[in-house]
Amino acid sequence: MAQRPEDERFMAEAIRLSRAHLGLTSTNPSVGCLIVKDGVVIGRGVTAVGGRPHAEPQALAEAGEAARGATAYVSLEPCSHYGKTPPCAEALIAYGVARVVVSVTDPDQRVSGRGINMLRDAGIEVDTGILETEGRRSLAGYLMRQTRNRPYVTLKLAISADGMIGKTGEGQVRITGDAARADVQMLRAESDAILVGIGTAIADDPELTCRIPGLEDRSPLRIVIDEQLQLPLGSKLVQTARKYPVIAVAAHPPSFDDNTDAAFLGRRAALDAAGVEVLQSNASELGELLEALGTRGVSSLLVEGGAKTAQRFLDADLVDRILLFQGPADIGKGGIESPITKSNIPASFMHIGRSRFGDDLCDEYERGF
Ligand code: AOF
Ligand code: ZN
Repeated sequence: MAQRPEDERFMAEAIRLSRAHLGLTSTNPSVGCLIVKDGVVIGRGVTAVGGRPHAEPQALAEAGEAARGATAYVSLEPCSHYGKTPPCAEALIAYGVARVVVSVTDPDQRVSGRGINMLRDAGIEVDTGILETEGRRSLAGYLMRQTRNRPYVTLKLAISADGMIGKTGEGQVRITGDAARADVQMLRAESDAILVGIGTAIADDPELTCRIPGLEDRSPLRIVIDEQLQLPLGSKLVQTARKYPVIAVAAHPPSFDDNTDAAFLGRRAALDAAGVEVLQSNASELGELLEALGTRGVSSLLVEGGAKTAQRFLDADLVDRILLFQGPADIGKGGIESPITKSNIPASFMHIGRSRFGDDLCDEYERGF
């Protein structure tokens, strides 16, 4: 059957609901599900924190008997496999749902179309691809990790009106206002991990946590590219490492001679004792690092700078989305130039939206798949 006029509205709501647990469901996608009857929402579910239960059984339980003959809207194809929970397609069948509307089909090899077939075989009407672009955006981390075993990378930069990201020797410079900063805190909450280079870690002494009251626990895994392990033991990152995990990505020791090696090993032991995990990866190979992060379950990574790190990710073609915040003031003399401004966004990116936060603007660019 064809799509109905209300389908996009309810799917938009299911996708909005799914966003509530972004960054909280581990390797499982955060999926949203609505059960709708006679135009009224009678059940809603979002994949639980930690990844289980899935969205559908929760929405069905809320709807109860009334789910019979209703329509289910799901941002991802219902699963067909016996994993840690029974198949959601089976639950939809058991509750007697008449129609299932899906945004994105599931690339998980255990599912991949089987969920939809199970429903159809049971006589349920299924429509797919509703608001698929929006659905794919909400599942971007999951889809990237499933298909390429690496996290989806968002590069976030805040630039001044004259295209600078900071001022030499001045640590953190205020470029955007409170509303834009609050949005960045939310981005952190939605991300599995956040990454900066050692230059920024030293110059800015950032905390990289989510400080929205009540959402502190949604702080992402904090990663510093720190080839020679220069992260100061007194830095906020190290000082808070026992509460919110920190990984320092060091180079492999063979790149050092024997003397530096001993000093390096000393710094490694000190960081280790302070609760920082030292990951030795070939840091010049960012792809290798991202694969290691994918393997340990990181699906979304927010790169927050500085200029050198941003440039390295761009050069390696490992940026999937750019969020370019721009404040109204100039920095002028002594400014550190941003590797990217509105006028030199790589051609492979498409401008997909602009938001305003007080006096600041945020332009969003997405790389074509
Ligand atoms: C759904 N609804 O809300 C989610 C789904 O380890 P398991 O058993 O939980 O299975 C994980 C897989 O389940 C995951 O890779 C994806 O295919 C699907 N996630 N499916 O029907 C949900 N989160
Ligand atoms: Zn499921």
